[in-house]
Amino acid sequence: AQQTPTADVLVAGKDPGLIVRNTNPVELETPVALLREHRYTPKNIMYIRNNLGVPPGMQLTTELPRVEEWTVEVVGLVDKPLTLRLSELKRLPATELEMVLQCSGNGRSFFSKYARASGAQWERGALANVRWKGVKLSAVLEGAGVKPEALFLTAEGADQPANPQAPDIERSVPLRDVLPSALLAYEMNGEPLPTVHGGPLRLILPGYYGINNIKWVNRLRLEAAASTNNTMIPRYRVPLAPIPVGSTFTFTLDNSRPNWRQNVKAVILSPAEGQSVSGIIEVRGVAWNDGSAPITGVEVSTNQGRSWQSASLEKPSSPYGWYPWRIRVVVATGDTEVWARATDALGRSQPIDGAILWNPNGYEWNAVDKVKIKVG
Ligand code: MSS
Repeated sequence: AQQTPTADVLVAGKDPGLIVRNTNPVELETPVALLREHRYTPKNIMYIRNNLGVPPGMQLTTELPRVEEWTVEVVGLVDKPLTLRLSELKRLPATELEMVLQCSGNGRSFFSKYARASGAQWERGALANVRWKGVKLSAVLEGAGVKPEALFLTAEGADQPANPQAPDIERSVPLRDVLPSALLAYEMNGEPLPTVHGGPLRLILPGYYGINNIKWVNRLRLEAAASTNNTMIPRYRVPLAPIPVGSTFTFTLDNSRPNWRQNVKAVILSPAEGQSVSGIIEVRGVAWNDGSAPITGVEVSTNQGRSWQSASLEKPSSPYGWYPWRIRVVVATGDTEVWARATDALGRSQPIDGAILWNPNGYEWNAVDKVKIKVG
């Protein structure tokens, strides 16, 4: 049997400790033991989800791509279509913000308790918290003069198609909802944006699931309707109402919605699944939502949800960053579980049983996080 290459071999500059979920296209997960070490996730351990390959001529690396110039077009329902050079964008006023980037499929493997959902079997670590710097999309669009009929923004990426027939990656989002915070980003964590994370230019939509944050963005379309490209339907959508576990589902525009705004969620980063601990432990993790309301609490249970204790929370520097939390708890000897759930100011929280979230592609998992540990 052929051995799976390690993450550092697949992508230059990545930590060999990343979990390889897929080699082509590359999908790498960050283990919780690495994730918990940093307030802002460094590029060498940040997860990767690619649907296709990096754009023609680029390398799978955390270095900056060697491209002479990058341009992004603004077309569609605008008074004046634009072609903007990256060098021009960099001369406009810049904004920097902290934001959780999470794959819509993060936590997918937890659905398998009910029925396996298809796709990379991510656990907790298709997740990062990074600082993005770039120009506000609203400032760029002002120059183009967006017509009132433009309700959707569709972003195209310059990905290498898997085969010439395959549709390109493109993703639509509701324009008015994203406009206040959207960025065209050219820096991550204070450095030029790494190639594998979308450098030299990426659309950043704070609060939205990973897929909407189009890497290597080279065209923005302002249109009256959302794209019906396969990245919009049937992929990256969830049913509007719960469906039976394990059932098949035919996605239509009416019975489903795209993975847009992120669900409220807490994950436990310590202890790790299967870890052996002694009677009193510190439980640590992070919590976040779509940024539309603050996280108000994270609660932890060591008795299968019979009682909950409040963890202490740290605030992020933007509504879209993660809230680190921690609490010391006493755990009963033997095989036991630690649970965690977050609540936000809109009263949104996490279901105890993930069955009601079940969907064929395993998107938007946000059931109460449950970690099995051994207490000696
Ligand atoms: N972009 C592009 N251009 N392409 C691709 O493939 N993917 C998605 C995003 N963007 C893509 C893009 C996804 S899907 C995700 S998650 C993200 O990205 C990731 O990122 P990183 O940087 O980490 O790799 Mo799921 O929802």
